[in-house]
Amino acid sequence: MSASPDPGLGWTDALQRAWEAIGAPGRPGRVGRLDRGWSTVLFVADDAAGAEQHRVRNLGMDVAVGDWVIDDGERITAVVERQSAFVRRASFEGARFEAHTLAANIDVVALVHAFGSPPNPRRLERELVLGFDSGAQPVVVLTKADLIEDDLETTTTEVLAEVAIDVPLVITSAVDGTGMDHLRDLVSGHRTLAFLGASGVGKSTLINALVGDEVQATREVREHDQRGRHTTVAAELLRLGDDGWLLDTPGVRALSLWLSGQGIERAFADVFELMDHCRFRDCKHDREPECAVRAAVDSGALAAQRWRSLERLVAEEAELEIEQADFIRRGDRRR
Ligand SMILES: Nc1nc2c(ncn2[C@@H]2O[C@H](COP(=O)(O)OP(=O)(O)O)[C@@H](O)[C@H]2O)c(=O)[nH]1
Ligand SMILES: [Mg+2]
Ligand SMILES: [Zn+2]
Repeated sequence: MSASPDPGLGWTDALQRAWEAIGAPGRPGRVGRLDRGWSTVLFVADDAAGAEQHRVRNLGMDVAVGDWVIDDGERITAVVERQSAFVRRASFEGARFEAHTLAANIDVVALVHAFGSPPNPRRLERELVLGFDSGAQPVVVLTKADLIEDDLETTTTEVLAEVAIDVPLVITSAVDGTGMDHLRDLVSGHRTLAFLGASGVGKSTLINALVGDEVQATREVREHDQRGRHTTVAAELLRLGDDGWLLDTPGVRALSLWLSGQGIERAFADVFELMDHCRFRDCKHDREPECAVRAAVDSGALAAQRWRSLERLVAEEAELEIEQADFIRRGDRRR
């Protein structure tokens, strides 16, 4: 059998089993970044000289940053089964039936929002659905705590209490260092923490503060530097000392659902719990008597908007399932 992968890169027993399941070929390395058809594959965690990493072609392989792959020196030949993945529906027309994987083999997915602008509850719900579906542990990270004003703090807290039930919260400030130890704890043991959030919420600044170096270009840098440094354009794995890995991602505007496993049930566990208490097991939560959902909406215990939001997400998923089945059928006929 070939050399075992470097545990410092996040190799786990589960990955070992997945690799053995495909015959333990080659020497697995981890995709640190992707550039238009090229993957940078890392082989050791601490590789300042870059001697143990190389760039190979992806050529038709479904590869995401964080994946463990086998290559033949020129191109990737196999991908070890992902243990987790943050997947959304491709946002561009023509590829609407394709899954777009933002990050693979992540342990913790941080849904990042700036304290100063309270998270849009509907967006956060969507992020949580995708976060739970990823198989990683979702956490909400609030940035720029140094800018907090009391009224904003209340609004933010209210949104989180309504939407992010039982989801760990990390309050951070890159300016005064609040929350840095907490984030460090989340990755210790060579785990991978992916940051997701809209552009400008402070993901790159947070990563720079954690790593203690300007590893990621931030918006400020760009404004003050005319020489072509860019804000984050592609997801990239970054080493956090000997602790673990950080994955910065470009700001993502729209998060369309991909076919979900348990994501909706977990992100809306409070509502599903209510449904268990409806009188009829097939209650549509519409006009049925003794409907626990309607009762909760009427009493204000469940925000009407949250209920509508769940209905919308369930409908969106059902529609996607139908469209996708159609798409596959049409493809079959063509063949
Ligand atoms: N006051 C304050 N500003 C921050 C903090 N984090 C980020 N910023 C500012 O927010 C802007 C966007 O940050 P950036 O890291 O580029 O956001 P990204 O698009 O999510 O990567 C920059 O002007 C940062 O200086 C923070 O903790 N406190
Ligand atoms: Mg950035
Ligand atoms: Zn009901």
